[in-house]
Amino acid sequence: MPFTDRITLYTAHFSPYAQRVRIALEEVHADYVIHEIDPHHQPDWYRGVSPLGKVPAITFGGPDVPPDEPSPESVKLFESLPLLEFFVDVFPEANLLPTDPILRAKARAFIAIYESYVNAHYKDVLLFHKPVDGLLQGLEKLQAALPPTGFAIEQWSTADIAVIPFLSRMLLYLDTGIGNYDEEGEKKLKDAFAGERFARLKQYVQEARERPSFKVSFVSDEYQVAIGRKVPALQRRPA
Ligand SMILES: N[C@@H](CCC(=O)N[C@@H](CS)C(=O)NCC(=O)O)C(=O)O
Repeated sequence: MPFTDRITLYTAHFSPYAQRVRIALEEVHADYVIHEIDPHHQPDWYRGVSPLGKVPAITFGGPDVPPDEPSPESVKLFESLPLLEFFVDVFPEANLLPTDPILRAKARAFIAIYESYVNAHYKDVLLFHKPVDGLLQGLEKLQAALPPTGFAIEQWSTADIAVIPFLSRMLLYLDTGIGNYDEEGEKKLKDAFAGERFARLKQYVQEARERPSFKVSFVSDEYQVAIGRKVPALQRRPA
C-alpha cells in the first residue's frame, strides 16, 4: 500500500546533508513540501522540529498546517542517514536499497567508508584551512570501493545518495574557488583531480549527476556557486 502521510522537508539548498534527503524523496516519488531554513539564523520554532537545530529534518503525518507552525501531532525525524534508512523502510517498492543482504551490507560499507575516512577531513579542508593529505587518502579508499563501472553497488542506492551531494560540491567548489582552503592544499587537491588519480571517482560523480533526482535537488552549478558564495563558513579567511 503506498505511503501517503504528509511530509515536510526542512532544508537549506547549500547543504549536502539536506540534499541527501531531498534526493531520496525524489527517488521514492514522495509527495512532500519543502521549507527552507537558514540553519545559521534559524527561527525559535525550528527547535521543535530539530532539537539539534540542524538541517535536514522532516515532519511526517499530523494535520495540514503551515510548515512554520509544525503540529505537535506530527512525527519529527532528523539526521540525514537515518532519514535515508527511514525512506528505505517506508517506500520498499522504490528499491533504494536492494533486498539482497550482501548488497545491503556493501551499500552500508560504502557509506561507512565515506563517513569514517572522508567526511571529517573534507570539513577540515573546506572550512578550516587544514592539510589535504587525509582527505586524499580517504578519497582513494572510497574510489577503491567502487566497482569498475556503475554506481557503488552497481545499481543506484542509498550508498550513492549519501556521498554524491558531498563529492559533487567538492569538485564544483574547487573549480570555482569556494572554500577556506590552505593554499598549498588547494593546489594539491586541484592537481589530484586534474590527473588520472581520481579518474574513476570523477566518472562516478559525473554519472550520478545525471540522475533527475540529483538535478532537481542541486538545481544547477551556477545556483550552487551563487549560494555557496553567500555561506560565511565557505569563504576564504586569513589563516
Ligand atoms: N549529522 C547531520 C549533519 C547536518 C548538518 O551539519 N547540517 C548543517 C548544514 S550543512 C547545519 O544545519 N548546521 C547548523 C548548525 O550546526 O548549527 C546530518 O547528517 O543530518
